[in-house]
Amino acid sequence: MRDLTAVKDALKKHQIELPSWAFGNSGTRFKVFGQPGVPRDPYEKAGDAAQVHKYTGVAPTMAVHIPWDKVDDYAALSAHAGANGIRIGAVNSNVFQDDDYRLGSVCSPDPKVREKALAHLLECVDIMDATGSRDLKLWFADGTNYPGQDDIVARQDRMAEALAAVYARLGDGQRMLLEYKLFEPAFYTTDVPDWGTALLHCQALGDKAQVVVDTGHHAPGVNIEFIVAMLLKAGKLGGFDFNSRFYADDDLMVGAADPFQLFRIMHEVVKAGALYPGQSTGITATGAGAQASTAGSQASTAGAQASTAGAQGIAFMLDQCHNIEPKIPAQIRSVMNVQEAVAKALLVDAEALREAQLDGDVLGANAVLMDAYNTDVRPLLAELREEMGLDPEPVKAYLASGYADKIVTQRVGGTAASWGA
Ligand code: RM4
Ligand code: MN
Repeated sequence: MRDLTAVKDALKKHQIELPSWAFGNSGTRFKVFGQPGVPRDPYEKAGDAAQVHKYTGVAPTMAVHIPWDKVDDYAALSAHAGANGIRIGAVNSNVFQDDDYRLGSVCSPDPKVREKALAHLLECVDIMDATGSRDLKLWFADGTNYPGQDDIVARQDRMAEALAAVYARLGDGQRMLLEYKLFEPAFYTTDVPDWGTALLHCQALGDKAQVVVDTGHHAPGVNIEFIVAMLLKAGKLGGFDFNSRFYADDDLMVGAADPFQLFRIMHEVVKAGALYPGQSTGITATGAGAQASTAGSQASTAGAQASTAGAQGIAFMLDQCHNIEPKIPAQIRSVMNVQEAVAKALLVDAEALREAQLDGDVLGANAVLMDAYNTDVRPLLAELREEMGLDPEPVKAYLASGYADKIVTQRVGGTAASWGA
């Protein structure tokens, strides 16, 4: 029997951040299918994000993307988010949509372009000051398309120079999260293609520089939980951009393509005590509760790592695009998918797993993990929501609320927000 109260307590503390861009129209390079009722500005996006929080109770922040979410008064945007019951989360920079960035942004061979890109990154830190955001998320489309096009090492030096300038500008309690991506839009080299490159840059910078793992940014078959474990061990995992992919960077709903992978990732996070600041790793069987907390505070090696990672706080963000499905319920579904993976990870019998591992019991150890994964946690999550004063069925409750009809009627005229607007 599991200590379900501890599991539910942990689930209540685990928060998921929503991307503002998920509420706008998006598509592929072939077509953007517009949807009625889509927000026309960041204020309306915050209104929609607040709906996701209203029905899930665990998504109290919305990341913004600059310049897509540019406003005259960021303090006013923050206040508006606050009035809707949420906060502004990470500030995402955008140095990939300007003609000047044809050869890259901070890695461009042209010093004027590098200067312009850096100015934008610094502006994003100004915005963080106004919104009270902790994290600056940096993703660079920089790279080259053809061998010989530019010098790989020189580009790394340019990257390091820009990152150092941004790092120096960070205030107390602010961090920069560096995101890597294998390829696209560059097709030969990408300047931050993998976790090794991101980690090297972050290590050279210091504690406020952390790596962000976007689950869609790897080659097929890459063992993402291994990367997560290594970054946690190094105290360098700053956050996730969750989404799923079948082929490339599909940005589908997290947990849609491979819920087992999501579980395996969250198992590493739970094991490291990094689910939320102060998470104890001692969730085990009832009856062994006292024992459990001792184990948790005494800190096995895993526990010790944990507190380091936990204290810094990992940003669990979604980075998705809902091209054909309605956006608000898709975000609600995504939050629920993450919660299901987290619940299953919390159900892993850590002691039984450790024993089986130390005994060399291959099948036994695997069975401990699979037992947790194969548990239907939906009743537990329904119970959790009722305890939180929420409807046990968030998507159904949202659909019944009439909000979707309301925004379709109200949001007439203007330009619907979309990827790039
Ligand atoms: C990029 C990257 C960034 C996100 C943009 C929209 O591929 O994943 O995190 O901000 O897309
Ligand atoms: Mn991302």
